[in-house]
Parts: sequence; C-alpha cells; structure tokens
Amino acid sequence: IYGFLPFYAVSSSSIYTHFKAMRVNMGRLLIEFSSQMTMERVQKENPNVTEGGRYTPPDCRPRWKVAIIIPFRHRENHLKYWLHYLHPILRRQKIDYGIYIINQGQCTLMNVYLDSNRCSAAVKKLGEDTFNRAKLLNVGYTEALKDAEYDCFIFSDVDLIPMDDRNLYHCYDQPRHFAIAMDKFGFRLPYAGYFGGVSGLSKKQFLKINGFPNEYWGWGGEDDDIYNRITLNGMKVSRPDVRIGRYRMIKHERDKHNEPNPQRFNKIQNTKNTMKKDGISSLTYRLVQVKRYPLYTNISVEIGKPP
Ligand code: UDH
Ligand code: NGS
Repeated sequence: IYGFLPFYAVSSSSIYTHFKAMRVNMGRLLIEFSSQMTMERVQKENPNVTEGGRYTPPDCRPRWKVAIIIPFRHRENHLKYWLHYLHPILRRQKIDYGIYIINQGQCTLMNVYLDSNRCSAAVKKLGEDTFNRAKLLNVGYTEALKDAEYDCFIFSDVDLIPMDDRNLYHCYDQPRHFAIAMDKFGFRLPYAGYFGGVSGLSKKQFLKINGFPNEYWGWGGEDDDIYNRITLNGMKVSRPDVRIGRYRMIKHERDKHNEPNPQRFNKIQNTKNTMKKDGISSLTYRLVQVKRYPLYTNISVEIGKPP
C-alpha cells in the first residue's frame, strides 16, 4: 500500500540514527496511537527543545521563523502524541519554530485580570462555552508575536499527524494547505476548496486577509471562510503532492460544546462582506495565563461566547 515510497518506522532507532546523521528527512513514517505516551517520555526524546517548545537549528539559518498554533481544549492525550511525533519531524526539517497551545479557558475569580499571577493560581475551571477554533487561531497569531518575530504561522489541529516528513512545515509564496490527504477521507481532498486541519500563512498573507473570522462559534465553516478570504484577496492555495500530504487523525468522538454551527452555511456565503470588519483587526480577548512548559507554551484565554 505504500507504493514506491520508502517506509521507515520513526521508532526504529538504528534507521533513525542513521538518517539523523545524514541530516535528511525520512519520507513515509509509521504513525500509530496504540502505545502508551507520557509527557516525560516525549521530554526525554527531545532534549534539544528549549523552554516553551522552541527550537532553532544549530547549523543553518532558516528562511522562516515559524509559530505553530494549536487550538485546544481538553485534548491532553492527543497533545502528547502530537508533540511526540512533531518535535522530531520539525527538527529533521530544520525548522526554526515555537509551539503555542491556545487553550479556551476561563478565569473565574473577580478582578484577577489585574494580576496574571493571581489569576494563574486561581484558574478554577476551564471554559465550557461554545468552542471557537478560528478565534483561538487569531489569538495564537497575536500572542506568538509577543514572544518572537515570527513571519510564518502554521495552524494545526491537535489530532493531525503528518505521515511523511517531506511535507515541510514552513511558509510558501501562496497560503499553504498541508493536510490534503487525511486517512478519514481516504487520503484525498474531500472537496476542492477544503482548507481544514493544517494550514499555513506568512505574516503578510495573514494580514492581507485580515486574519481569520472571530464569529464562527461551534463546529464547521470557519475553514471555508478562510479559503474564501484567500481567493477573494487574489491568492491561491498551495498544496504538497498528494503522496506527501498524508495525515493520520487520532480518532475521537464529537466534543461537548462544539456542536455544528447552524449559521455556518449562511456565513460562508457572506465572507466578501464580513472579512473586512471581522478578523484580526477586530479581535478582542482576555489573556488568562501564559505558561512555558518544556515542550510547548500554553496560553489560556477567555474569548467570550456567541451573541
Ligand atoms: N478542539 C479541541 N477541543 C474541543 C474541540 C476542538 O481541542 O473541544 C480543537 C482540536 O485541536 C481539534 C480542532 O479543534 O483537533 C478541530 O476540532 P474537531 O477535531 O472537533 O473537528 P473535527 O472536524 O471533528 O476533526 C468533528 C467531530 C467528529 C465526530 C466524529 C464522530 N465519530
Ligand atoms: C465541511 C465543513 C468544514 C469541514 C469539512 C470537513 O462541510 O468546516 O466539512 O469536516 N464546512 C461546513 O460545514 C460549511 S470533517 O469531515 O472533518 O468533520 O472542515
């Protein structure tokens, strides 16, 4: 089933060491989610990643400085696998990167916003309002830029793992769609304008479309709105070869508080009218907590609820 492509197991240490020494990518990877994964293990596997999930290759100067932004709530188990697979891949790809988990949360004490330390000690419960993926991605863009001068932003769902490390996580001359051949869609695009899962825009491309919409509450449509913004602004989507843009998704049930948004079909008809006023230019949120862990930076935010 793997055709002519070479097939190597990530966990096969001899091949891994050999290819690491040669400083090349490995091609097709074996991705599975059955083995037990712990943060301690992933930390041991990645001693060169620095605090907050940052890495800079020691032996070259990459063209892009990449912030990887993950929208998040209650997916701790998926995150362990994502970090386990992605850190080594990104290192082999010689990406200069930082990992930002944007957690839709809530700070429940009164007046704690004045003092972020008090707030961090007091985060009592995570937000249970309707999930808003695209707004969290806008927050990720904004917060990552407070950390470093990123010029490339890759937006990834926490449950999507690339199956081929020649799918390079940097930016391109047009907005990039990386997750073009997911297992759940039979390793092909579900429709021509699909832009979901994993995508990447340079800072310039992101600003050209006024970032992402903030007004898609619940599941669906926000990725189609982003696709509309790209084409309406005269850009095209760039994609890898279908043999390389393959992904495994960690199987899961529908999350609570992320029900399909009944307004999504109407909204995607209106991108042309809404994109100028709804986007990075109109983004508001309340920062609850920023925590730098060894493998990622966790940013908890309150983003409000649907009107
Ligand atoms: N996400 C969270 N927590 C949530 C909801 C979404 O972290 O509660 C993030 C996460 O990064 C996820 C992404 O948002 O990968 C996209 O959300 P999703 O995984 O719910 O979207 P997807 O289209 O699944 O993959 C929709 C429900 C499928 C139900 C299938 C039942 N068999
Ligand atoms: C489309 C959704 C997209 C979604 C895609 C794949 O129908 O947001 O399906 O969904 N658009 C609308 O609902 C308007 S999936 O099979 O991954 O659940 O990304």
